[in-house]
Amino acid sequence: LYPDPDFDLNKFNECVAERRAVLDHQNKDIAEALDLLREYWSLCHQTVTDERRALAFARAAAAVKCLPFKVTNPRQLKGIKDLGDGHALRVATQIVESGHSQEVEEKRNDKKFLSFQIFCKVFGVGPSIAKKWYAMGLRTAEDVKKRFDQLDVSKDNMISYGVAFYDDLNRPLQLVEAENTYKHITALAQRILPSVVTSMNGGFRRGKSSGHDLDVLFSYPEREHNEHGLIAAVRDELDKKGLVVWSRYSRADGPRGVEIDSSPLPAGSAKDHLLVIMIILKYPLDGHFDQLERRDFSTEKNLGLFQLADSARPWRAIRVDLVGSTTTQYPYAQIGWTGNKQYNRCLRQYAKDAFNYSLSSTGLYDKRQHRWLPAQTERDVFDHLKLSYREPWERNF
Ligand code: 8DG
Ligand code: MN
Ligand code: MN
Repeated sequence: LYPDPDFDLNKFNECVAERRAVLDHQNKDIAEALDLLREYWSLCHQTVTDERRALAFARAAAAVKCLPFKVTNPRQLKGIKDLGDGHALRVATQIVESGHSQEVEEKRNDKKFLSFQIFCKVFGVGPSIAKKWYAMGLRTAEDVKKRFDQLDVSKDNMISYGVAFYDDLNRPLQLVEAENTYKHITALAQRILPSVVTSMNGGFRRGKSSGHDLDVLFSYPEREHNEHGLIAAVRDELDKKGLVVWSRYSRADGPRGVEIDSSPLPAGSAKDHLLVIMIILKYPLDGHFDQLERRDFSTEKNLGLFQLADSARPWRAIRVDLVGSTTTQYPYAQIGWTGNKQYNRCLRQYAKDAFNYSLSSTGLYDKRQHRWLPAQTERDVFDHLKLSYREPWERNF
């Protein structure tokens, strides 16, 4: 049945977190169709059932990406756990049989979906705002720009920037551009804190050649972190150079994980104003925490729009995420900020189901023993979870 004689369906079904998905997998048509349905239901959902549908299609698409052979016969799809025996399997079967699915094409061209896609491409906009705009009669990016004054969005809100820089931010960021920006930011951070360790995470670390943003992760010992607030310092340095278009900094400390902080930049120094910091991060709250454990919670990050040199124009805006982690958090932050999102979902679910562990970008918490599991490297994290190590480029679920 399978062209790959080593393929073992039981083993494939047994543990989702053991699967590997490379970017250049063998079932792009099927995965594209299932991902479109995932996107449809995650943008246009009305009910909790619709949201669950989106997650089910995400799992189904991921399963197909992990198959080590090209599906040529619908029987090869039978019995794959995450494809189920209903909707996703039916669509996948249609694609294999005819290369076409009526349902997918109808959804792809659905007017409402197309508008929702456009709206959600505005930085800061998600399905609930898209729904509001759609109900107001807006349909296109032009509508949003033209009727922006009626949209009840304040000038310093990220959405105003999302609209103003819509074209810039929807132009893919190329690997070389990301690398150059990454090097620049790293050099700047090293001047502030020579011992800092940085990595370029997100899609680029998984092997993508372009992406929607640059994700930079910083690691520093707890002591320096407390002294410097390194991410804020880096952001301020970039601002002094006039490179910050907009930014939002947030910082949380302590097991309650809630801290509201605000550090507006000097007025007039940036292209526009940046303000406001506010975030609520949720951590596992059971158990008590001694001083050492408390440290593992600290986290800071900055979402930003920065200026990138552009040969054709003075500059263009790009999305950059700066994320801080302490040395003890680093391997966990690496995994969390490498992604992809579906891979993380799967790892976290597995950690919970198999061990009653809570996995996040700050650590791995054993809820039975009330303790955090230390890790020096990403491999240690996989060892804790009794999983084979997966390279970043195998995490494209
Ligand atoms: P792209 O930018 O190339 O389009 O793809 P990506 O790099 O995979 O997407 P991303 O949206 O930049 O997200 C990268 C990873 O970062 C993703 O796996 C999830 C993680 N991530 C966020 N936001 C947050 C957050 O607020 N907290 C944590 N812990 N992780 C986050 O995107
Ligand atoms: Mn990214
Ligand atoms: Mn990002």
